[in-house]
Amino acid sequence: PTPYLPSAVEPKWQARWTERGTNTAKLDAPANPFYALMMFPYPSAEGLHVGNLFAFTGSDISARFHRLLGHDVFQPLGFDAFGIHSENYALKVGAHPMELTPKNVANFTRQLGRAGFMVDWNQKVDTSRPDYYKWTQWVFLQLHKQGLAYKKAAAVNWCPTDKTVLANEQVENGLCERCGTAVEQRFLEQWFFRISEYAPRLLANLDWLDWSHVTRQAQRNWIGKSEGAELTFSIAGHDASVTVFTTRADTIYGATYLVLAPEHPLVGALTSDAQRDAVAQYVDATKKQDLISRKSSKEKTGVFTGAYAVNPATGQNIPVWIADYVLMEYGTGAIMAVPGHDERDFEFAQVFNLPIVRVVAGPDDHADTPLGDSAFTDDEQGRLVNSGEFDGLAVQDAKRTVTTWLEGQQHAKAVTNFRLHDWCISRQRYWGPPIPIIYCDDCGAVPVPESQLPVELPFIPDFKPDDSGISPLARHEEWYRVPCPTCSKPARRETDVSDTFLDSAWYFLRYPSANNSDVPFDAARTQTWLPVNSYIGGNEHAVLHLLYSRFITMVLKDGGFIDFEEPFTRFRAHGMIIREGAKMSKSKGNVINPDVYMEEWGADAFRMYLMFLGPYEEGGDFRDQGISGVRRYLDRLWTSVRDATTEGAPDADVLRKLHRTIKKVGEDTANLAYNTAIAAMMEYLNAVRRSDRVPHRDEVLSLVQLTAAYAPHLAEECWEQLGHIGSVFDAGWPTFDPAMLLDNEVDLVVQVNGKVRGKIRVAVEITQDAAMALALADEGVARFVTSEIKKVIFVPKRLLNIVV
Ligand code: ANZ
Ligand code: ZN
Repeated sequence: PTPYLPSAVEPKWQARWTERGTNTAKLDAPANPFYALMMFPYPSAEGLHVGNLFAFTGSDISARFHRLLGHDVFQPLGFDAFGIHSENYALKVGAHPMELTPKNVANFTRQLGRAGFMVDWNQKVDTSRPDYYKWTQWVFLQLHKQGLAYKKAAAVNWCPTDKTVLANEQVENGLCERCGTAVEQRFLEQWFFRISEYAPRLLANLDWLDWSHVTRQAQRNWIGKSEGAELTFSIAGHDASVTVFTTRADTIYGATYLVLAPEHPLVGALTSDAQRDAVAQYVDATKKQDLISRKSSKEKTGVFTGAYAVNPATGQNIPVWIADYVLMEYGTGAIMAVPGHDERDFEFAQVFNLPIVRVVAGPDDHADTPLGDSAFTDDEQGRLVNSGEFDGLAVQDAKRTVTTWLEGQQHAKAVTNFRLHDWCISRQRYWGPPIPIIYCDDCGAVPVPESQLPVELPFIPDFKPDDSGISPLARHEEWYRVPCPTCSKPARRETDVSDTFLDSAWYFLRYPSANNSDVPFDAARTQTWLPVNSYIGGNEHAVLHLLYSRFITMVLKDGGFIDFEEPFTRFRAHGMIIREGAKMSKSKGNVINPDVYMEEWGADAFRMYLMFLGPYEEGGDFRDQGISGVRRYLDRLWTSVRDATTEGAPDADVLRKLHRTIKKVGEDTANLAYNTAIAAMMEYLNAVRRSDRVPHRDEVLSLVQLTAAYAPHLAEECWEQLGHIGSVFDAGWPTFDPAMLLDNEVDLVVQVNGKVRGKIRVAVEITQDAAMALALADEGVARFVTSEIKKVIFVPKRLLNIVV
């Protein structure tokens, strides 16, 4: 008898799948299309790490399961090969990304094949290839055409280590999400996408998307809806007025000063001669600051401008200050300061001795209760005081009442603000798609005509970024000097490249049309396959990639290119594999090389083991020990199939268990509860092989189908052994008979003299005599039956009490 040898079985089936086109999707006219998408990897290392494999295996099981359910599944994969990840890796190993990336891609592809994923490799994308990024540039041009791409000089996040601008989403607590360096602020000309215009739509759709709860919540927080009002303050002795954004219009009587961001455009005009030097100095100092210290709760600083605003409620003149705790990018870049009820304003007023007035009182306070040493910020229970005709109103009502009152005097406008900023998409790096714009002295910023795409990224040896804030491409005149597409005068290409996140914001549209060089995505194929039915990936992309993809999809819908606005009907975030309580990383030296494991145990065992580590959506701890248990299951399944007999009939109890197992594995697999599905299969196989009995063919046939999504090579081989010609993945999912699920066994509690001494599993209809015999055969019970039995109390399905 042949033992189970993954090293023979796995290559055999991988070759078969290729020969037979088993994994090739029926892209045109599928009966029942199902687009299963997994987040594509950055090929920014020599090979896949175990985290990639964990993520992909979970997606692959889901895709294979849907195929078994009878869908025409399309599961493509590709490489997010452009961008800083790959470029930094090239820099680290001293190679050129244009030479290194194809090698990495080749190795990734080999490993992915080795792991047995059901990937349709005919439809591969590689974002760094001109046949792909031609269309990334096309996407840029569509945004430009719709007025959604614009260039402005702005304070932007600059990572001094990566030497590039970062999007807000790439900054975590003031640190670069990639390298952890403190991010600086720089003032640079940058390209932006108007994602902020889409904030209301991006937020509203979250209510109905079938997405992981954590992911939706992360997006909601990031979009950051804030309802309030813009209030306008006239400036005494000036024509100018200052508009502030507040969520607490109710506190207007307590506004004792205004604060402008140091970058506010009115600062120059409002500053008095006496204050000019101090203000200029402070503005300069703010420019040099990085974002973390600006947003941190350090000692408040600021300078008086010399100007006074008029509080429309009290009629009083209140001083206008500038301070770095007010940010230009949010609201209107100006606030009314209410030190009595806002913590930051309170601290500021204390430092500079500005008046602090109570205008909201809690249930236990009155109008004159002193504020003590902090602001009173409760807006749930508070009522207005010291607020003229509004005294006594509850805060929540007063917000509206006061706004309406000020609206009547043209001093207010109700507005909704979003924290979401426009997306800064230009990067002063080399390894990305050149932004398709040409600057002409006469014609301005001219989009490259679509017929001239792609704007190819040239091979340049000096691709290293530097501190200058300009892209390495700007060192290559021979590349950027081109005629203006409109007037043919000498002009200059944009030398920045676009953000990697633009590459990945539309790749799912490309897969079904990956080989079409005429259009970015074919209309009919897109109609058939999109939106994506099931998307699985890491939650680290909750606010980056996933938000950008939704935005670009909406833009393309508005441009009339597609007829849906949400790209991913269902999204599930997978968990992470950790090792010894730590996230795996090269620096910690706890990285697992998947090749070594697949070599020793087989890809099927490794796949199944990864899924057995914990709930897929939570992840788990990688331990070296557990894999042998999973391998033993596969060995036993192999021998069970090999030894299975067709003689006689299957065992009734085993059959009942089989039906329960089919139900459970189906439900669990659908819910990505792969670990419990595997446990159920193992338990079932134990029942099949109890006391080393010879299994009946009908007892193992369905188990092969249940195992198929998890251990595809072994399942194919077993399926063949059981006499089938085609792939197990075309065999369908076994059905269970609901009648077989009814439990006909119960646990009977056994007592001796009223004390519980054991539990026996019995048929529901068991007789008292038979139950007694079983009970006495149980050692735990028999030990206590030392003298003559006086009486037996038998409650069917519940209890057997032996009195001695
Ligand atoms: C007066 C006030 C009174 C405020 C009060 C709060 C409490 P969210 O909820 O995040 O939208 N603010 C507005 N623009 C700002 C900016 N550019 N930089 C710094 N702070 C700014 O916060 C809105 C509140 O944050 C606004 O409401 C404003 O302070 C402040 F008892 O106005 B409030
Ligand atoms: Zn021109």
